[in-house]
Amino acid sequence: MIKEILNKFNIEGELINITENHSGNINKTFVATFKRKDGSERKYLIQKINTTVFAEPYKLMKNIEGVTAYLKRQMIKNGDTTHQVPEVIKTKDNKLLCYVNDETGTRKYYRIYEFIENAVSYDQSQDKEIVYNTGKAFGNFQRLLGNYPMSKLEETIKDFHDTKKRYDKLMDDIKIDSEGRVAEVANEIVFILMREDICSLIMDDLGTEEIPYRVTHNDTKVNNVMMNKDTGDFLAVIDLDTVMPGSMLFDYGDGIRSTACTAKEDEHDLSKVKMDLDLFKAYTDGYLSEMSESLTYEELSLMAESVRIMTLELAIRFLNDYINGDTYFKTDYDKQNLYRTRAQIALVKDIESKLDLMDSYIKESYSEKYKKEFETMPEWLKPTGAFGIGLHTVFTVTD
Ligand code: GN1
Ligand code: MG
Repeated sequence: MIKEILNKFNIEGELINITENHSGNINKTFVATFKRKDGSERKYLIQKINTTVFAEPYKLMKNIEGVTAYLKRQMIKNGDTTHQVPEVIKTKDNKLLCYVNDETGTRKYYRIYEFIENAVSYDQSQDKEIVYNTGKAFGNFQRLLGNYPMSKLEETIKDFHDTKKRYDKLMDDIKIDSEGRVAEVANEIVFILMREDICSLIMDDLGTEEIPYRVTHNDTKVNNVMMNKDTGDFLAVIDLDTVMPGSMLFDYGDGIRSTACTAKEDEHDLSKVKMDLDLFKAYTDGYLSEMSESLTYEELSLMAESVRIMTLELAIRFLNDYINGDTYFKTDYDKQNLYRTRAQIALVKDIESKLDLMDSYIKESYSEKYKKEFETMPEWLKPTGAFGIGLHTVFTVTD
């Protein structure tokens, strides 16, 4: 089957090896190695698109084509030769996707990317430089797309980060209890119920001047940044399936959730699940080094809260999938979605105990970048030194 698919694409050489790559919770991914006539080898990433999640794969590919071409133009304009974008390989008939029918006669869609060489990605990292560069990579992505015509973007998953709609859907599915799993998760449900009020905080103002729509990535996991193996700098932001208009708070909040947590997403030992403040600071500094100039005060004031909201949202999504019989996220073992829920809930608890510190640091780090403008800042945003350690004394990064 895979050979039949590869044959439809514009790839030079002979297939010598193919392996499955298990990262990612949604699409299925393979790496194929080809040998060219001159003896050199080239690798490609083949992805089977999960059409339960992405119902309209051509729309998704159109977004990716538009955004990567634009990013490339921006990089050329800025003389940036160190960063890259994922390159889509077209089919022999010049399409961005191909499809084949599976044994049941259902149409399955595949796409191919050039493999990004000399790069590495991390599912987790405690290294502050890597974390700083992850924040910087997503900040840079957002900054470069600052003037991208948003009307060109298709909504690949409707209401993707509408936390309140996610909450309402969970409540509906609890009533249906299709798998009889609700009784087992009463504690988790109560935890979420008690936080209904924060679910609308971002969405209520999205689209206003205070929280403007921006082109956002919407899946800012640490492993969605490829790092340069030699320099440690970021090389490319990948996994652009969910690029859509959204709030920078979605990307920042989810980025910290994924990058500054001390444990795996499905950690069973909940005492290990914490928000590491040094990693949080590193990511925040990296992100703000790219984005501080264009942020509004409202966005700044919700950044710490967005970490809590995005983590709660993922707890809601994992729990909803568990209750519905694990139909959305790939699972490797029984009850994985329940363990994922519990780990996200533990992380929300820890974030709640650190919210004030996080909020102070964000403002300090931002103010540092705008030293000369203290006078014009609203009172509440002026640096208070509440973090008590002076900015950048614990962790310093040079750009
Ligand atoms: C999914 O496929 P992956 O791992 O990049 C999910 C994200 C979740 C993430 C949690 C389209 O991302 O929203 O945050 O799992 N992607 C989609 O690990 O739902
Ligand atoms: Mg993804």
